[in-house]
Amino acid sequence: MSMENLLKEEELSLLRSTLEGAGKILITCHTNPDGDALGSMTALMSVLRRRGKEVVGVAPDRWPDNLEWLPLMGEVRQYLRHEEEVKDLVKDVDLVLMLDHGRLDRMAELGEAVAGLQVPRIVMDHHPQPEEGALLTLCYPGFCAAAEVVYKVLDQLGWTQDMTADEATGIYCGLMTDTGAFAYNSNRPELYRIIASLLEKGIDKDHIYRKVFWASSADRYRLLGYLLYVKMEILHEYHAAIITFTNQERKHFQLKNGETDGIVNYPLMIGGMRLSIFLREDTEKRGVIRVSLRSVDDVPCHDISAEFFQGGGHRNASGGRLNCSMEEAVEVAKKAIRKYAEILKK
Ligand SMILES: [Mn+2]
Repeated sequence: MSMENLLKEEELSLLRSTLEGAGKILITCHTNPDGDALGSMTALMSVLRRRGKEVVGVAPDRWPDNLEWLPLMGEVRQYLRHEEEVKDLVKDVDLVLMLDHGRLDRMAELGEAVAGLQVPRIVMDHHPQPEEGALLTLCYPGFCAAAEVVYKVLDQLGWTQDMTADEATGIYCGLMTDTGAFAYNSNRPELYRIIASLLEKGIDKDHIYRKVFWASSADRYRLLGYLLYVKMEILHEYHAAIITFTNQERKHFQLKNGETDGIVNYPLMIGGMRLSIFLREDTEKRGVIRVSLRSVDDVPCHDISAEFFQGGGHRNASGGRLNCSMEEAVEVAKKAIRKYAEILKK
């Protein structure tokens, strides 16, 4: 299927010659890797391996259990757990491909290791404001997922014709998870042309959906009920809601890693809601509150996050963190909501 070209001629030829010249390639993604980060990574690992490259995929830290089934996931390394082993494995790479992030600091400690390699980097991403310093920055904030960038790039290289069903599955997983199964950020017709070609490669989209979204434990559903009934504070006047979640509650509900993902979306299902803020205690570091924000339409999560939560992201989906107690974090969230009252009350 022919699609509109993404890369300029000179970008394409630089990309092609760099990939051809590299024998061993490291692919990285951002911390708290999600379905887009890991779906894009595993798909690209496979494509490049089939083209004779030695490829190492490394995630900075843990990923949720509901992504464990992705093809090639068994070969993705986790830097936090295997730092020395990974360092040894990547010391002789010729090239780094940064997926779903455009900044070294989005990889935490892995970013320092990558900077130390002193080899060219190519970014394939859809987050705003990638940093300078990469050989090639293929970053398109209008795209719904890094997986979309990867697919379009591969298509322009002429490498999608022989794409396997497993590779297409990784790409689809990225598109699906970053749009909440095509509930937001998914109005561009081109997206559905890509999906049509992935279906032609043999993906089972219904199966992928169930693997990712219908993989909860019973405990997770009980937790959801608890959080919505007991812990959700609705600020009706501002069309906003705050949910808090402590480590004590995590222990009580015996949650697995990643099982709080997506809970931030639920308040937006209440008619008229425009902003949802989820505050949870970090599982590793005391005194750190992790923040997730979701919004609809023109409510700018990324600005709110940058201003109040030391974070950023997309307009309708952002993250951040605070170094304080939960009580203080709630106060910061309310302050943020009041500051943005005008937009929220629309
Ligand atoms: Mn993404």
